[in-house]
Amino acid sequence: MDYPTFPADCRSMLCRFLTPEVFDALRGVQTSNGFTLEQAIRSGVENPDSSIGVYAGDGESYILYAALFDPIIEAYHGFHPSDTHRSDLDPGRLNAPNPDPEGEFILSTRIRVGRNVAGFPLGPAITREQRDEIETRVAAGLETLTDDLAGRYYPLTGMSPETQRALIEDHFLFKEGDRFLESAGLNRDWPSGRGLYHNHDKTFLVWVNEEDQMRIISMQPGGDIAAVFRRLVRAVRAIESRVPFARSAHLGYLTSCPTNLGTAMRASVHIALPKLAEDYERFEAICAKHHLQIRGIHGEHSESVGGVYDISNRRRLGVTEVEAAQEMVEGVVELIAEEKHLR
Ligand code: ADP
Ligand code: IOM
Repeated sequence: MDYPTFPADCRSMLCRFLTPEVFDALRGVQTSNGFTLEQAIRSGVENPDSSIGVYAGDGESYILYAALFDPIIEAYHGFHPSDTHRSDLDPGRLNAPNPDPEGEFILSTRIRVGRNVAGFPLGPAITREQRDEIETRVAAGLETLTDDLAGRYYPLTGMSPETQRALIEDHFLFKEGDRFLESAGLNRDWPSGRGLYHNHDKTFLVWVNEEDQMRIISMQPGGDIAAVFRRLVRAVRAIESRVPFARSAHLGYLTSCPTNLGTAMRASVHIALPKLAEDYERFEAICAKHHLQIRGIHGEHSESVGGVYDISNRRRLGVTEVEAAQEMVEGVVELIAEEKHLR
């Protein structure tokens, strides 16, 4: 492979940090799963509108390709290679009274963590057999959960297109055919090995074998962020006792995209901010001050509809789960105050 060319308006972290020197130093390097630099960068090369553009095939990718991954990790999370990641999943330390008790702004709250299974390659480097084995193990573990976490696993294979569409539209299921994941090799053998677990109320869900092998999700209507976090923590602990998670002392939970390392947690609200959005610069400045990310209402790479946005913590590595959720809470409090002031 030759050094890739990027369009002049490319803003991805890949085109920012893949210098010809870094490329020359890393080309030809392979992990023990046979994962190459070409595979790691293909998503960003084929999709210059990526925000990041790189994926890891295994934990070893983060070590062997550190000359590319480390500066991306530092630019995204503010986490220096000499820093240490810490975890704190104690809901008692989160100070999160509902920022919108009247239900005027926050439509729903969702907190998810990414997890992968210890001892397997990550999705971009996994084989079909390994992926199917993970599905079997994870689904079997999930189906032993009890009380409000009890539910059923629904494989994508055999799901009717109408059910699939409705689950996606209602924000419960991942979309199909994402071109960023496609280029990363994450859609191979689709739909085999993929599926969704959910409890009766769809307040606890697990995506199986999407960008990560598990996306563990707690969600509900309204702005009771503390309740959503408490349920998430219970679910994560229950799953961890059934399926061992891939983790590194330095980078926390290992994920296929470097934006998700560490806590692998994204705590978000769907929130109506139509007035503030008219002054988009001010909206962005408040979000930047609180390290928040703005997404549209159908997830990453989607647009807002009717002034409703998905607002979440941007940093996931070098902050604890409690700190990441706290950043979101504090930012949302300020966003609501500003919206009230403007109307
Ligand atoms: P991820 O959160 O796993 O990184 P996406 O950004 O693609 O992935 O979002 C996945 C789905 O979750 C999308 O349908 C998105 O609209 C939905 N979602 C995210 N935050 C919320 C929320 N607070 N309330 C309801 N749905 C949400
Ligand atoms: N997490 C991943 N889907 N994303 C950061 C893709 C991108 O590079 O835009």
